[in-house]
Amino acid sequence: MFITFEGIDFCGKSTQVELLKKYFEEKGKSVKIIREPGGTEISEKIRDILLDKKNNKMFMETELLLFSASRAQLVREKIIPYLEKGNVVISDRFHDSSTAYQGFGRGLPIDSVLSIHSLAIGNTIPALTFIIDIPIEVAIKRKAEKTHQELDRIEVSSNDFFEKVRNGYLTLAEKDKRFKVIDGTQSIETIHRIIINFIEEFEHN
Ligand code: Z5A
Repeated sequence: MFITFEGIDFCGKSTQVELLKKYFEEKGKSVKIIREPGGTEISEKIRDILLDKKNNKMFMETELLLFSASRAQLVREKIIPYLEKGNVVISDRFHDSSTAYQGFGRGLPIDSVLSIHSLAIGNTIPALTFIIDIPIEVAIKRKAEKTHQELDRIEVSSNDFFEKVRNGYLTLAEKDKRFKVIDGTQSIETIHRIIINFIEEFEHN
């Protein structure tokens, strides 16, 4: 099973990815965790370019193609082989991040973004995608608590940008049953329980 997590920064995806990994492992399943952008030697190098604040002259088209290049490598080098060996693969972000951030957020034409996805990922589409949805104010509050860590090139974007990204995710969710939108302002345990319920429902259908 291939599962992805999406949402704006600080929504709590990474926290839920770890809890879900434990859940599957307790059931005796082998789980592989992937983080986007990154996850292979080549993809991690692309990640460094993408998140480096010095690269403030990057055009949005370049940004989209770099995220997609990183993903194309990850899909072929890791995700497909992992799935073929019967692992559960959980990815912290995947192609929907590019639709939300570069498409809805930056304003690139959605059709062009989707056609680049089709080249980059082919048929490797997640079975389930959890969108952990939080209002921008909650993200700002959590961001302020992260004062000990430097924010990356994308994290320093405007609130208006993140609002567009959030709305982009919600628009995507209306179009496909693969998406499960969860209120990310609930407690970590409640969100985890909701995710497990969706997984169990999916496995029984
Ligand atoms: N990006 C893009 O533009 N296009 C693409 O195609 C892709 C990515 C793939 C990647 O950065 C950046 O690239 C990202 C999108 C863009 N940019 N921004 N901005 P990253 O990988 O370094 O970071 P991230 O994916 O955005 O998120 P993160 O830092 O890993 O955070 P998170 O996964 O959303 O949340 P978290 O680490 O689980 O939790 C954040 C904090 O909230 C933490 O202190 C938790 O303890 C707390 N938390 C978590 N859950 C809760 C609940 N339920 N209540 C209260 N507090 C909570």
